[in-house]
Amino acid sequence: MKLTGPQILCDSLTKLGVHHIFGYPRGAILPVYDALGKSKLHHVLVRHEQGATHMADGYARASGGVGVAMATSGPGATNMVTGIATAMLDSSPVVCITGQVSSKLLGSDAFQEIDITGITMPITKHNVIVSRAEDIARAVREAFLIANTGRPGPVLVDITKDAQQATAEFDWEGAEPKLPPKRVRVNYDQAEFDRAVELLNSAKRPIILAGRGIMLSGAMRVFEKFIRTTNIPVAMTLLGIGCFPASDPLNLGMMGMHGEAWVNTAIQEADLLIAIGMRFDDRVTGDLRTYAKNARKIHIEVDRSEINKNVPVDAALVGDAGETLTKLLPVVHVREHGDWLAHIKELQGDSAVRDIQSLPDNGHLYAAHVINDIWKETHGDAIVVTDVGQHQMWEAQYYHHEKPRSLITSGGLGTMGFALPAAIGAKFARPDADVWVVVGDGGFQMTMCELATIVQEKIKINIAIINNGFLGMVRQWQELFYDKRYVATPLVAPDFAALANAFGIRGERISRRSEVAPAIRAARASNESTLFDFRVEQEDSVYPMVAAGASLSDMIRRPSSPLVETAIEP
Ligand SMILES: Cc1cc2nc3c(=O)[nH]c(=O)nc-3n(C[C@H](O)[C@H](O)[C@H](O)COP(=O)(O)OP(=O)(O)OC[C@H]3O[C@@H](n4cnc5c(N)ncnc54)[C@H](O)[C@@H]3O)c2cc1C
Ligand SMILES: Cc1ncc(C[n+]2csc(CCOP(=O)(O)OP(=O)(O)O)c2C)c(N)n1
Ligand SMILES: [Mg+2]
Repeated sequence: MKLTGPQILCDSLTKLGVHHIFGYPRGAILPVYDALGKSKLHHVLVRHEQGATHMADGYARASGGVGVAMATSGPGATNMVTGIATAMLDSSPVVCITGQVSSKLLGSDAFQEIDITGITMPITKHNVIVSRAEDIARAVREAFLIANTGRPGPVLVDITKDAQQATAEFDWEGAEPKLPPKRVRVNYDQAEFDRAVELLNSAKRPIILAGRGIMLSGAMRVFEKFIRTTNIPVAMTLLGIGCFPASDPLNLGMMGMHGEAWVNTAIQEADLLIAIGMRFDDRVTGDLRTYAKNARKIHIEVDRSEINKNVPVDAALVGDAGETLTKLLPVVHVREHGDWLAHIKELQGDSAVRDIQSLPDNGHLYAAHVINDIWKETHGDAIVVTDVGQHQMWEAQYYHHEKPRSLITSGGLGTMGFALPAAIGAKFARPDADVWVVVGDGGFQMTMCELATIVQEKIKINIAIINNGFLGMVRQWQELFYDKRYVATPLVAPDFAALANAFGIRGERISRRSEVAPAIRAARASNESTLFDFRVEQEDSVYPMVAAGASLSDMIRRPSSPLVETAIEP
């Protein structure tokens, strides 16, 4: 049967299991919108195309499936660039569909023509221009497969207007992609495997570095079995948080620049690192010349190009994390690691930074209070979507995630403005989840227009603005490294609660610690979204901190006054 290009597109998306598309229309994609209106697909009208890409990304991260964003040619497509790069850096499977001018006009600087496949070449896993209706089904099927195969990532499909105006036979079977199967097979020889097993079975001070790849692999169960068998303590990357419950005694917490002090110390003292689905980002390693010098290293990683990229390793098991751990399980020895675990426990007691909560209420509201109260009141069961900055690090330190895919954050690109739209995407992926945005006063102002999307779509998301009156993370660097010269970091903001009201969302300003928990409780009980303007201490900093490029061993610790360090969890 002959269908129009847009009908083929909509039918293909439906067959691929798509329910929601986040997008914004105009001429070069209008035939698709016309078909969308007649399809069962739900289109979410965003307020900015960057928001569409973050929503698709949030959807993908919360669901484990593929998120879909749509935009017109020219400015619509270029507005997507930041969101595509965000997805690329965090290996998130997003498919972006853009309209393009007619193929005869390509290269003529036609109205709203831009070479979006050229622009996005380095920030997509794959991109393609489709100029014939008969090629649409195959292009879309390939896009989905590539986006979510091996190491996931964004794919862009640019469809010319004439392809949207033409008709073609819809041959779904004939459009089957001729690509390798979904799961990349393990790709190492027996000698490499044996070396890894030997290292695992002989290590005295091993530590697992758990990354996002564990969740992308869906390997949480076998990962837990592996930990139970080997008794090896686990450190998490920012993006690995959630792959193993925070409450488990073997979960030590986050590593790296703002990781726990004991984790960084344990890494520096370890004799074996087992890196699983993580890519040794510079935020994780600090100065490579001094990184884990005493440790042999095993890297379990699906993307061969990550092997020996930053950190040379002794055994590289290239393949899917779940499959590789399944192969390792029967051959690793059951271990105790008693002395090593006891030593780490001592490190925890000595250098714990769980300081602020144990301070008596001194009239100041700290971001840590707010995040800790959100954690308690949501019973650690919310999906928290964070933006980028100090609040992001405090969230990682003070919200204890028990479940996979419950922290959604932009790690690699560190995109301010990510949180609010990504949370909208997450809510569509998990409509029953308690979704919270934790965002700075700076980042919120970058994409706050998406409040209107929340209202138009009638969804419930609670928003906690950690309002410190500064581009706080930048201010912190100015405090520590530029003699407190606060250039371009003090930040004027609107009255956020009044702003929320103007959008039709309940807004509340909170500046006292005693008000935080009851307000969170009320927001959870309500059917509506609530936006909180939490007025927190302005010049608080995130500790510990490894300065950019410094050794993990050189952590800047919280000055003892006025906040005292103690290991007590209240
Ligand atoms: C302000 C700021 C501060 C930060 N501070 C810190 C910090 O203190 N500590 C920290 O950890 N991070 C920090 N980050 C985040 C950091 O920049 C990186 O984004 C993060 O460390 C990357 O974590 P990852 O390697 O687990 O995830 P990703 O970058 O997503 O990498 C995942 C890896 O898993 C692999 N993979 C994918 N699928 C599979 C599979 N099926 N099987 C096996 N492997 C697979 C991928 O190929 C990739 O190599 C910070 C970010 C910001 C913005
Ligand atoms: C789009 C973008 N621009 C600039 C930066 C650099 N940057 C990182 S954190 C930060 C400050 C964030 O301020 P705010 O949103 O108020 O959060 P806070 O650090 O105060 O919690 C800036 C400017 C970025 N990450 N993303
Ligand atoms: Mg701020």
